[in-house]
Amino acid sequence: MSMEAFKKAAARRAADMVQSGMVVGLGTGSTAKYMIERLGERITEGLEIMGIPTSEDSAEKAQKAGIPLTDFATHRRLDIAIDGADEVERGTLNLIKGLGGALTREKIVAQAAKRFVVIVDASKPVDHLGERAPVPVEVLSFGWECTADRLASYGARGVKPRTDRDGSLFVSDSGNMILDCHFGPIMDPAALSAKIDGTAGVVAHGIFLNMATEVLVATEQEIERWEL
Ligand code: ABF
Repeated sequence: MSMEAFKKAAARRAADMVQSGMVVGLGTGSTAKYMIERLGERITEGLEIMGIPTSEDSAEKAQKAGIPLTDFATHRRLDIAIDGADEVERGTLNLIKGLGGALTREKIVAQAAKRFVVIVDASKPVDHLGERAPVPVEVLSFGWECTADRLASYGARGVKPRTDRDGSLFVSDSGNMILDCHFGPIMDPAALSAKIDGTAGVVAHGIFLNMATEVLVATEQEIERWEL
C-alpha cells in the first residue's frame, strides 16, 4: 500500500466511528481530508452531524463534502474530534502537531472534544517527541524576535519564522507567525510545554499532552488502535 492508502485507511476508519447526532471536530491536513471526504459520503447515506473545522482549509473541504458546520457559540462541547499529527509518542499518545499551520485551532477543538481520535500512517510514531519534527510555535508578530530568543534559550535550534514555498512569510488563519523550533528528542515534554506556554508572545504550541484518547495507526498489515 502507498502512504496515501495508509492515510486514507486510518481516516476512513475514524470517520466510521462517528454517529448521527454528534458534533464533530474536523481536523486539518492530508490525512484529515480523507476523513472529511468519508463523512461527506456518509451524509449522503443518511448520517446527520455538524462539524467544527480546525482551519479555513478544512471548512472549505467540509462545505464541499456537504457537512453542515456549527461553531462554539452554539456548541461548547464536541462529541469527537478527528485529526492527524506529525509525531505520536509510543506509550503516552502525546503528540506534535502543527506542521500544517493550524495548531492553535486544532488544540482548541481537541480540548473541547470528549473523544480525540488521531489518525496517522506508520511513519508518525516515535519513541520521543521531537525526534524528527520541530515543535511549531504560533506567536504574535509583535516582538517575535524576542520570543524566538526565549525559545532558543530553552534549547531550540535554528528558530525562524516559517515561510511559504515562495519565500513569503507564513501567516496562520488567526493572522500570526509560526516559529519552527528544533529541539531534537524531548525527554520532558511536560516541562518544555509549560515553559513555552509561559512565554509572552506565544499563542499556542504544537506539543499536545494527554489530549489524544485514541490513535489509529495504519500499517502494512492492519490499522492498529492505540489507547491508554
Ligand atoms: C494536521 O495536519 C496537523 O496538526 C499536522 O501538522 C498535519 C498532519 O499531517 P498529515 O498531513 O500528514 O496528516 O493534523
